[in-house]
Amino acid sequence: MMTLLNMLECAVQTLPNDLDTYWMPFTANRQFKQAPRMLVAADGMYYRSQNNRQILDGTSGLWCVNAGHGRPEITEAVRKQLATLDYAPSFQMGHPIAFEAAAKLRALLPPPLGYVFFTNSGSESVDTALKIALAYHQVRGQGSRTRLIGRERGYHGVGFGGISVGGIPGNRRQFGAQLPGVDHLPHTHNLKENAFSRGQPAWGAHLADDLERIVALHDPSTIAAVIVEPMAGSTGVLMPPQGYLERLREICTRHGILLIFDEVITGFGRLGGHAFAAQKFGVTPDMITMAKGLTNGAIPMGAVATSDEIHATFMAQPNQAAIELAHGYTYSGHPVACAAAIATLDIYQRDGLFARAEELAGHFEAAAHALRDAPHVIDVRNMGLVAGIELASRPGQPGTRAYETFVRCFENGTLIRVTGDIIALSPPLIISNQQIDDLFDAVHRALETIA
Ligand code: PXG
Repeated sequence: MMTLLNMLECAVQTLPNDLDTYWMPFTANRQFKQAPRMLVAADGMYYRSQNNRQILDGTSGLWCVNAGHGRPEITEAVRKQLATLDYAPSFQMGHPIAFEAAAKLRALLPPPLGYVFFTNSGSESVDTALKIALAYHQVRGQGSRTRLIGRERGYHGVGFGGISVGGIPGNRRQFGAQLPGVDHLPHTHNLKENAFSRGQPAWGAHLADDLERIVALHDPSTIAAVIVEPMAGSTGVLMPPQGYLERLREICTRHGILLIFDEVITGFGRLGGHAFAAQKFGVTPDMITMAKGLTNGAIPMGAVATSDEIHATFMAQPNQAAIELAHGYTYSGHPVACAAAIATLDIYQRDGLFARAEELAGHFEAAAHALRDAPHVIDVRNMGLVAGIELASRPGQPGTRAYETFVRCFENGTLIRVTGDIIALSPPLIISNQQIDDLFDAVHRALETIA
């Protein structure tokens, strides 16, 4: 006779009848559907797979579940909000919790970033920030500033603005001409100079000087904004060289160009010690884009923080009855997302998770760099609770080695993330020292079995 446990196990082992209809994002759909990897539940540091195995979450989902899975405070806040006010329009109407969420977020921001515009994702945050930059210059009578500068290897989501300033060729090549008037800084990755750095690498500040060349080429009067990830995440964890961000800031300020930090990944404690990379590196941009950790991944939400000066410029427009910025989403400031954000920010604060990430960073760094002697490893780089482990590519087969490592780790109960032949580890900030060891041991063991 079947026990209840057997029945439950059977239930969780059943795959959906139709694997065909759902067109999966950023996935090799045909390959995946031959051998699906399904997650069906999560709690704390662990997922549960469809065949009821426990999976250590080495990636905070997709860099978003910074407070760990299944936080009852978030569940309860969402439940309560849904039952009280499920949805309310945000155009020419308000609801209290959106104001509350903005004020709560403001307390974490580096001054003079004092204003918050809500979106529903990182991609929307990026496109929103780029539009605010263009509109800002127009409002203050510098409408010739229409150019946007990104960086090679940058990831800024998948909207047309984001892929235009983004620098990942594979994310651009299928999608036509994109935004006009965009240029790119060189990326900062250089293994010859910086392999096996801990924290910010010493070499590379001068790469920011390329902005001077771009500014001279196009003339400062045509450039609206520069957008960079303070630490490039998706492309494989690239730390900013010492002095690099400071130099970008200085050049932007000198030429009246807005500096945008895309902190969709670095926001909410990932680098340890602070909410944002801007604070960690002591460099304050004019805008910060964020998403992911804002709601612990529980409900989709993003935000753009702007400087007081940007906001004041819009509010100084003469017609009090005019809409100052013709932009917004049906779900901007969605009440349920705001409830999740408030509950999440409360957890970060109450549990001191940004400080905790900093406390764990030393152990995490040592565990990461112990992979130096593992097969195929050509670089390890780290800060706070993020590490990049770069593998030598197989000749003619880039990405296959890391992908096989990912599959092997999953089979053995650990979720990692790979991009090209780089492994990115970014666990929830609640991880224990033992779980840090488990995570890196799992990667080490997998690498030993991979050709
Ligand atoms: N900016 C940055 C810096 C990001 O990392 C986005 C914008 C877009 O966010 P949305 O919410 O629109 O996806 C991101 C997203 C990975 C990975 O494995 C990274 C992201 C998303 C999915 C996977 O590196 N970053």
